[in-house]
Amino acid sequence: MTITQRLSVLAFVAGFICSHTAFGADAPVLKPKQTYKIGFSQCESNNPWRIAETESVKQACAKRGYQLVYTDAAGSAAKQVADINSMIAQGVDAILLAPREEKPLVPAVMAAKKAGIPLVLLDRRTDETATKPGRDYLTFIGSDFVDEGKRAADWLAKATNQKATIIELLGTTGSSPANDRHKGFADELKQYPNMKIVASQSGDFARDKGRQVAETLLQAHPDATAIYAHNDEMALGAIAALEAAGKKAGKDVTVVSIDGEKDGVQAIADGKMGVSVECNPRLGDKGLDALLASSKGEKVPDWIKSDDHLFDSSNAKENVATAY
Ligand code: GYE
Repeated sequence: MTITQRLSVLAFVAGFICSHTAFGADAPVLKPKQTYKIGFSQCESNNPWRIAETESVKQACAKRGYQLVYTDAAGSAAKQVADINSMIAQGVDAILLAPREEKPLVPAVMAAKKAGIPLVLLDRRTDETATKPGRDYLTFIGSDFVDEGKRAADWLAKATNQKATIIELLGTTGSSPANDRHKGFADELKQYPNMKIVASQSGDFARDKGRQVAETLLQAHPDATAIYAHNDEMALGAIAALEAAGKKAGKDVTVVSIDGEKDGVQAIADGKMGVSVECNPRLGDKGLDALLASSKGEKVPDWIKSDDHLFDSSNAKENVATAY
Protein backbone atom coordinates (compact mmCIF):
# COMPACT_ATOMS: atom_id res chain seq x y z
CA MET A 1 0.00 0.00 0.00
CA THR A 2 1.17 3.48 -0.78
CA ILE A 3 1.31 6.15 1.93
CA THR A 4 -1.81 7.79 0.48
CA GLN A 5 -3.74 4.51 0.56
CA ARG A 6 -2.66 3.88 4.11
CA LEU A 7 -3.75 7.34 5.15
CA SER A 8 -7.16 6.95 3.57
CA VAL A 9 -7.69 3.58 5.32
CA LEU A 10 -6.70 5.26 8.58
CA ALA A 11 -9.11 8.13 7.96
CA PHE A 12 -11.91 5.67 7.19
CA VAL A 13 -11.28 3.68 10.39
CA ALA A 14 -11.12 6.87 12.50
CA GLY A 15 -14.34 8.13 10.93
CA PHE A 16 -16.04 4.79 11.59
CA ILE A 17 -14.96 4.77 15.24
CA CYS A 18 -16.09 8.35 15.76
CA SER A 19 -19.53 7.83 14.26
CA HIS A 20 -20.16 4.50 15.98
CA THR A 21 -19.05 5.32 19.52
CA ALA A 22 -20.03 7.93 22.07
CA PHE A 23 -16.84 9.80 21.25
CA GLY A 24 -17.53 11.72 18.12
CA ALA A 25 -21.12 11.05 17.05
CA ASP A 26 -23.79 13.73 17.01
CA ALA A 27 -25.81 14.24 20.17
CA PRO A 28 -28.87 11.97 20.39
CA VAL A 29 -32.21 13.53 19.43
CA LEU A 30 -35.73 12.75 20.66
CA LYS A 31 -37.47 9.87 18.88
CA PRO A 32 -40.98 10.82 17.71
CA LYS A 33 -43.61 9.25 20.00
CA GLN A 34 -47.15 10.04 21.18
CA THR A 35 -46.05 10.82 24.71
CA TYR A 36 -42.82 10.88 26.66
CA LYS A 37 -41.19 9.97 29.94
CA ILE A 38 -38.93 12.92 30.83
CA GLY A 39 -36.23 12.89 33.50
CA PHE A 40 -35.44 16.12 35.33
CA SER A 41 -32.35 16.13 37.52
CA GLN A 42 -32.35 19.12 39.86
CA CYS A 43 -29.08 19.84 41.70
CA GLU A 44 -30.61 21.14 44.93
CA SER A 45 -33.75 22.82 46.18
CA ASN A 46 -32.37 25.28 48.67
CA ASN A 47 -33.69 28.51 47.18
CA PRO A 48 -36.72 30.06 45.45
CA TRP A 49 -34.89 30.10 42.11
CA ARG A 50 -34.50 26.30 42.13
CA ILE A 51 -38.08 25.81 43.30
CA ALA A 52 -39.41 28.07 40.51
CA GLU A 53 -37.37 26.13 37.95
CA THR A 54 -38.63 22.75 39.20
CA GLU A 55 -42.19 24.08 39.17
CA SER A 56 -41.81 25.23 35.57
CA VAL A 57 -40.56 21.79 34.46
CA LYS A 58 -43.39 20.06 36.35
CA GLN A 59 -45.98 22.34 34.76
CA ALA A 60 -44.52 22.00 31.27
CA CYS A 61 -44.69 18.18 31.52
CA ALA A 62 -48.17 18.14 33.11
CA LYS A 63 -49.57 20.46 30.45
CA ARG A 64 -48.50 18.05 27.70
CA GLY A 65 -49.43 14.92 29.61
CA TYR A 66 -45.81 13.69 29.83
CA GLN A 67 -44.62 11.52 32.67
CA LEU A 68 -41.91 13.17 34.81
CA VAL A 69 -39.14 11.35 36.65
CA TYR A 70 -37.85 13.98 39.09
CA THR A 71 -34.73 13.77 41.23
CA ASP A 72 -33.12 16.24 43.64
CA ALA A 73 -29.39 15.75 44.21
CA ALA A 74 -29.53 17.83 47.42
CA GLY A 75 -26.31 19.65 46.64
CA SER A 76 -24.21 16.57 45.87
CA ALA A 77 -22.63 16.23 42.43
CA ALA A 78 -21.96 12.53 43.12
CA LYS A 79 -25.64 11.94 43.86
CA GLN A 80 -26.54 13.82 40.72
CA VAL A 81 -24.39 11.51 38.57
CA ALA A 82 -26.11 8.53 40.25
CA ASP A 83 -29.52 10.14 39.61
CA ILE A 84 -28.77 10.37 35.89
CA ASN A 85 -27.60 6.76 35.77
CA SER A 86 -30.81 5.64 37.42
CA MET A 87 -32.88 7.64 34.91
CA ILE A 88 -30.98 5.92 32.10
CA ALA A 89 -31.71 2.54 33.71
CA GLN A 90 -35.40 3.46 33.94
CA GLY A 91 -35.47 4.11 30.20
CA VAL A 92 -36.49 7.77 30.14
CA ASP A 93 -36.95 9.24 26.65
CA ALA A 94 -35.01 12.42 27.42
CA ILE A 95 -33.18 14.13 30.28
CA LEU A 96 -33.21 17.72 31.47
CA LEU A 97 -30.14 18.25 33.62
CA ALA A 98 -29.43 21.24 35.88
CA PRO A 99 -25.79 20.35 36.66
CA ARG A 100 -24.47 21.50 40.01
CA GLU A 101 -20.83 21.83 38.92
CA GLU A 102 -19.06 21.96 35.56
CA LYS A 103 -16.58 19.07 35.78
CA PRO A 104 -18.14 16.39 38.03
CA LEU A 105 -21.23 16.15 35.82
CA VAL A 106 -19.31 15.40 32.61
CA PRO A 107 -19.68 11.59 33.12
CA ALA A 108 -23.46 12.01 33.45
CA VAL A 109 -23.67 13.83 30.10
CA MET A 110 -21.52 11.18 28.42
CA ALA A 111 -23.51 8.30 29.96
CA ALA A 112 -26.76 9.67 28.51
CA LYS A 113 -25.09 10.10 25.14
CA LYS A 114 -23.81 6.54 25.22
CA ALA A 115 -27.30 5.28 26.04
CA GLY A 116 -28.68 7.27 23.07
CA ILE A 117 -30.83 9.48 25.32
CA PRO A 118 -31.11 13.15 24.33
CA LEU A 119 -30.03 15.50 27.11
CA VAL A 120 -30.62 19.21 27.54
CA LEU A 121 -28.52 21.25 29.95
CA LEU A 122 -30.81 23.50 31.87
CA ASP A 123 -29.60 26.69 33.58
CA ARG A 124 -25.93 25.67 34.14
CA ARG A 125 -23.27 24.28 31.85
CA THR A 126 -20.87 21.35 32.11
CA ASP A 127 -17.14 21.67 31.30
CA GLU A 128 -16.96 22.89 27.73
CA THR A 129 -13.58 21.35 26.99
CA ALA A 130 -15.05 17.89 27.64
CA THR A 131 -18.67 18.25 26.53
CA LYS A 132 -20.09 20.15 23.57
CA PRO A 133 -23.64 21.07 22.55
CA GLY A 134 -24.72 19.33 19.36
CA ARG A 135 -22.01 16.69 19.82
CA ASP A 136 -22.58 15.35 23.33
CA TYR A 137 -25.84 16.96 24.41
CA LEU A 138 -28.61 18.70 22.51
CA THR A 139 -28.36 22.29 23.76
CA PHE A 140 -27.81 24.60 26.71
CA ILE A 141 -30.83 26.65 27.79
CA GLY A 142 -30.09 29.54 30.13
CA SER A 143 -28.70 33.01 30.74
CA ASP A 144 -25.49 34.72 29.71
CA PHE A 145 -23.72 34.75 33.08
CA VAL A 146 -20.71 36.74 31.88
CA ASP A 147 -23.09 39.46 30.70
CA GLU A 148 -24.95 39.38 34.04
CA GLY A 149 -21.69 40.10 35.85
CA LYS A 150 -20.85 42.86 33.42
CA ARG A 151 -24.27 44.50 33.84
CA ALA A 152 -23.98 44.33 37.65
CA ALA A 153 -20.57 46.06 37.43
CA ASP A 154 -21.86 48.79 35.11
CA TRP A 155 -24.86 49.46 37.34
CA LEU A 156 -22.57 49.71 40.38
CA ALA A 157 -20.22 52.05 38.51
CA LYS A 158 -23.11 54.41 37.75
CA ALA A 159 -24.51 54.25 41.29
CA THR A 160 -21.17 54.93 42.99
CA ASN A 161 -19.61 57.42 40.62
CA GLN A 162 -17.12 54.71 39.66
CA LYS A 163 -15.65 54.41 43.14
CA ALA A 164 -16.17 51.32 45.28
CA THR A 165 -14.44 48.94 47.68
CA ILE A 166 -16.16 45.66 46.92
CA ILE A 167 -16.73 42.39 48.73
CA GLU A 168 -17.76 39.59 46.35
CA LEU A 169 -19.88 36.62 47.42
CA LEU A 170 -19.24 33.87 44.88
CA GLY A 171 -21.74 31.17 43.96
CA THR A 172 -21.08 27.43 44.22
CA THR A 173 -17.41 26.67 43.55
CA GLY A 174 -16.95 24.99 40.17
CA SER A 175 -20.41 25.93 38.87
CA SER A 176 -20.69 27.76 35.56
CA PRO A 177 -22.69 30.76 36.89
CA ALA A 178 -20.12 31.32 39.66
CA ASN A 179 -17.19 31.15 37.23
CA ASP A 180 -18.83 33.38 34.62
CA ARG A 181 -20.43 35.92 36.95
CA HIS A 182 -17.03 36.49 38.52
CA LYS A 183 -15.36 36.82 35.15
CA GLY A 184 -17.92 39.21 33.67
CA PHE A 185 -17.80 41.49 36.72
CA ALA A 186 -14.01 41.42 37.23
CA ASP A 187 -13.30 42.05 33.52
CA GLU A 188 -15.68 45.00 33.46
CA LEU A 189 -13.99 46.55 36.52
CA LYS A 190 -10.79 46.96 34.47
CA GLN A 191 -12.44 50.06 32.98
CA TYR A 192 -12.98 51.56 36.42
CA PRO A 193 -9.64 52.06 38.19
CA ASN A 194 -11.29 53.22 41.43
CA MET A 195 -13.45 50.14 41.81
CA LYS A 196 -11.68 47.21 43.49
CA ILE A 197 -12.69 43.78 44.73
CA VAL A 198 -10.97 43.43 48.13
CA ALA A 199 -12.27 39.96 48.98
CA SER A 200 -14.03 37.11 47.16
CA GLN A 201 -15.40 34.04 48.90
CA SER A 202 -18.03 31.43 48.11
CA GLY A 203 -21.39 31.55 49.85
CA ASP A 204 -22.57 28.54 47.82
CA PHE A 205 -25.60 30.43 46.41
CA ALA A 206 -27.25 30.03 49.86
CA ARG A 207 -28.72 32.69 52.14
CA ASP A 208 -27.29 31.57 55.45
CA LYS A 209 -23.86 30.76 54.04
CA GLY A 210 -23.91 34.19 52.37
CA ARG A 211 -24.71 35.81 55.71
CA GLN A 212 -21.87 33.99 57.50
CA VAL A 213 -19.31 34.76 54.80
CA ALA A 214 -20.41 38.40 54.59
CA GLU A 215 -20.09 38.71 58.38
CA THR A 216 -16.48 37.49 58.31
CA LEU A 217 -15.51 39.56 55.27
CA LEU A 218 -17.11 42.72 56.70
CA GLN A 219 -15.03 42.29 59.84
CA ALA A 220 -11.85 41.98 57.77
CA HIS A 221 -12.87 44.87 55.45
CA PRO A 222 -14.90 47.38 57.49
CA ASP A 223 -14.20 49.99 54.79
CA ALA A 224 -16.20 48.07 52.14
CA THR A 225 -18.72 50.27 50.32
CA ALA A 226 -20.31 47.62 48.09
CA ILE A 227 -21.21 43.94 48.08
CA TYR A 228 -21.57 42.01 44.82
CA ALA A 229 -23.44 38.75 45.42
CA HIS A 230 -23.78 36.13 42.68
CA ASN A 231 -27.45 35.61 43.61
CA ASP A 232 -30.23 37.24 45.61
CA GLU A 233 -30.21 34.63 48.38
CA MET A 234 -26.60 35.51 49.29
CA ALA A 235 -27.37 39.22 48.86
CA LEU A 236 -30.21 38.88 51.37
CA GLY A 237 -27.83 37.07 53.73
CA ALA A 238 -25.35 39.93 53.27
CA ILE A 239 -28.04 42.51 54.08
CA ALA A 240 -28.70 40.63 57.36
CA ALA A 241 -24.95 40.67 58.08
CA LEU A 242 -24.78 44.41 57.38
CA GLU A 243 -27.69 45.08 59.72
CA ALA A 244 -26.12 42.91 62.44
CA ALA A 245 -22.92 44.99 62.06
CA GLY A 246 -24.92 48.21 62.55
CA LYS A 247 -24.55 49.28 58.91
CA LYS A 248 -27.33 50.49 56.64
CA ALA A 249 -27.73 48.36 53.50
CA GLY A 250 -28.45 50.67 50.59
CA LYS A 251 -26.87 53.68 52.31
CA ASP A 252 -23.51 52.74 53.88
CA VAL A 253 -23.04 49.78 51.57
CA THR A 254 -24.55 49.28 48.08
CA VAL A 255 -25.67 45.71 47.41
CA VAL A 256 -25.78 44.43 43.81
CA SER A 257 -27.01 41.01 42.85
CA ILE A 258 -28.46 38.62 40.26
CA ASP A 259 -31.73 36.59 39.89
CA GLY A 260 -34.78 38.73 40.65
CA GLU A 261 -36.51 36.49 43.21
CA LYS A 262 -39.46 37.94 45.17
CA ASP A 263 -37.53 38.71 48.39
CA GLY A 264 -34.78 40.31 46.32
CA VAL A 265 -37.14 42.53 44.33
CA GLN A 266 -38.85 43.45 47.62
CA ALA A 267 -35.45 44.39 49.15
CA ILE A 268 -34.93 46.73 46.17
CA ALA A 269 -38.38 48.26 46.70
CA ASP A 270 -37.40 48.72 50.38
CA GLY A 271 -34.18 50.50 49.37
CA LYS A 272 -31.87 47.86 50.86
CA MET A 273 -30.66 46.31 47.60
CA GLY A 274 -29.55 48.39 44.63
CA VAL A 275 -30.05 46.09 41.68
CA SER A 276 -30.77 42.54 40.70
CA VAL A 277 -29.91 41.56 37.15
CA GLU A 278 -32.62 39.14 36.11
CA CYS A 279 -31.86 35.45 35.59
CA ASN A 280 -34.99 33.63 34.50
CA PRO A 281 -35.60 30.21 36.12
CA ARG A 282 -38.74 29.38 34.12
CA LEU A 283 -37.10 27.11 31.55
CA GLY A 284 -39.37 24.04 31.46
CA ASP A 285 -41.29 24.81 28.26
CA LYS A 286 -38.13 25.83 26.43
CA GLY A 287 -36.50 22.52 27.38
CA LEU A 288 -39.39 20.43 26.05
CA ASP A 289 -39.75 22.60 22.93
CA ALA A 290 -36.08 22.04 22.07
CA LEU A 291 -36.46 18.28 22.48
CA LEU A 292 -39.60 18.21 20.30
CA ALA A 293 -37.88 20.31 17.63
CA SER A 294 -35.09 17.71 17.54
CA SER A 295 -37.67 14.94 17.08
CA LYS A 296 -38.85 16.70 13.90
CA GLY A 297 -35.35 16.82 12.52
CA GLU A 298 -35.01 20.57 13.14
CA LYS A 299 -31.59 21.98 13.92
CA VAL A 300 -31.50 23.04 17.57
CA PRO A 301 -29.15 25.96 18.34
CA ASP A 302 -26.20 25.27 20.66
CA TRP A 303 -27.45 27.86 23.15
CA ILE A 304 -31.03 28.98 23.74
CA LYS A 305 -30.37 32.21 25.56
CA SER A 306 -32.75 33.77 28.08
CA ASP A 307 -33.77 37.35 27.51
CA ASP A 308 -33.13 38.85 30.94
CA HIS A 309 -34.17 42.26 32.27
CA LEU A 310 -32.98 44.08 35.35
CA PHE A 311 -34.70 45.24 38.54
CA ASP A 312 -33.80 48.45 40.33
CA SER A 313 -35.65 51.26 42.11
CA SER A 314 -37.25 52.32 38.82
CA ASN A 315 -39.34 49.12 38.45
CA ALA A 316 -39.04 46.98 41.61
CA LYS A 317 -42.42 47.80 43.19
CA GLU A 318 -44.51 46.75 40.20
CA ASN A 319 -42.51 43.53 39.76
CA VAL A 320 -42.75 42.14 43.30
CA ALA A 321 -46.11 40.47 42.69
CA THR A 322 -45.03 38.47 39.62
CA ALA A 323 -41.60 37.51 41.00
CA TYR A 324 -41.10 33.96 42.33
O1 GYE B 1 -28.69 32.25 39.96
C1 GYE B 1 -29.01 30.64 41.62
C2 GYE B 1 -29.16 29.19 41.59
O2 GYE B 1 -27.70 28.22 38.02
C3 GYE B 1 -28.43 30.24 37.12
O3 GYE B 1 -28.26 28.85 40.55
C4 GYE B 1 -28.52 29.31 38.25
C5 GYE B 1 -28.19 29.90 39.62
C6 GYE B 1 -29.11 30.96 40.17
O4 GYE B 1 -29.02 28.44 42.72
O5 GYE B 1 -29.87 31.36 42.43
